[in-house]
Amino acid sequence: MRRTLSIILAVLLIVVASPAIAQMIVGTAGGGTIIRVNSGGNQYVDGSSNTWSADYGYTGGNISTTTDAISGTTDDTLYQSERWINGTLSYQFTVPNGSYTVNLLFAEIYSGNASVGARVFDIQIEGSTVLSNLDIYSEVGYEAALLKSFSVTVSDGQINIDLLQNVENPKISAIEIIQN
Ligand SMILES: [Ca+2]
Ligand SMILES: [Ca+2]
Repeated sequence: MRRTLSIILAVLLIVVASPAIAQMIVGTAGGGTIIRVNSGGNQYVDGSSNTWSADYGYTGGNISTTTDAISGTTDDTLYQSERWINGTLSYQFTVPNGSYTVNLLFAEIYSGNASVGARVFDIQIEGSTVLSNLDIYSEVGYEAALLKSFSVTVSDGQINIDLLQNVENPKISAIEIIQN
C-alpha cells in the first residue's frame, strides 16, 4: 500500500514538474479528445467556461496583439492575439486516430492589411487543402471574428494544420479540435 502511494506520488510530481504537460490542456467530452489553443496568447477561459491553452503546437512564427475590440464575438481575447509567419505556419498535435471537427479562428487585426486581397493564404489539414485563398478581410472586414470549420480524419496519431502563404503572411487567432 505504501509502495503504491509512493508510485502515485512520484507520477504526480512528474506531471506537475513537467512544463510541457502543464502547458497542454487536453480535455475530454464523452470520451473524445478536445484541444483548444489561444494562438499568440495566454491561457484563456471563454464565455462558455472552456479553457484555451496558451499557444503551443506550432513551428516557428511571430506574435501580434491588439487591445482593440473584435466584432462578431464575445471572446475578443482569443482574437486579440495571433501567430503569423513569413512562410508556412504549421501546427501539430498528438491525438488518437479518429474523426475530428477542426475550428480555426481568424481576425484581421493588422491595419496595414485592412483591404481586400492584402492577405491571402491556403489551409491544409492532414496534407489536404481544405480551403484555398482565404482572405479574412474580404469576408468579415477589419477587427472582426471569422470561424472556419472543417471535418477531418486522423490516421497517423498527429493532426497537422498548415497555413500556406499566397499574399503576405498567413496567421491564426485560435484553434479548436474536437473529436467526433
Ligand atoms: Ca489568440
Ligand atoms: Ca497527420
